[in-house]
Amino acid sequence: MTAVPAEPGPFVFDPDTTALVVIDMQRDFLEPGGFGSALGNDVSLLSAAVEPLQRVLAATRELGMTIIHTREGHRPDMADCPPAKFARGEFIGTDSPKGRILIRGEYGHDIVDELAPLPGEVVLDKPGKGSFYATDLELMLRNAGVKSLIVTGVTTEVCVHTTVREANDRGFECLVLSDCCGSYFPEFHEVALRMISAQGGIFGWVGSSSDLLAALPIGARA
Ligand code: C5J
Repeated sequence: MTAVPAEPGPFVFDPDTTALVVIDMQRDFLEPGGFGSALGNDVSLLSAAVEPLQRVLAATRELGMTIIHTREGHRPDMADCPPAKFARGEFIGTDSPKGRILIRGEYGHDIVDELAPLPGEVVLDKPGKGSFYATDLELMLRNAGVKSLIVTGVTTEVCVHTTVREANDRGFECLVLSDCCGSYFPEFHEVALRMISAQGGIFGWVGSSSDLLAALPIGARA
């Protein structure tokens, strides 16, 4: 077992039964001209998560851990976009310099180059904020014998938080890496992380990528 210093206490897990989940590191959220900036956000606030996430991806790849990348978005005909969601995100499906916003198959919908998935890694398309809603994520995790999740990505208080809540209710233990997440609202990022580890870890644990990397048995396996 591996133990990582975290809040509210050490996160103890077996890398063989743990998956790294990288949530929505898509151009539409991280780069100018996509969904995030159409909503009036400063997308540069999310870029700090990229470098630490690259290091975590490299280590988890070396260990052969299960890696899941998610992408929020919709079918080109938008039949899976609830009218209530469209009404509050009217840019969905409209043209942008990176293609139709949050539409599968478009350039902006895909993951940023720095974190591009490798062959064999799961790329999970989801129509909602949570990664379990209307997807086969739970089935894949159960089939792979996964019990714990290391959760990263954007945005901390929206898709990361929703996914952690969904995972916690399903019995998965979640470690959220604070420096591998990001928000357009720094105060929401901070409070969202505190909400996860508060009350004895009501939704899970919060730690850092450096503490995770120090704890992982990298190099121990050939
Ligand atoms: C948002 C997400 N913020 N991936 N999506 O709308 O967090």
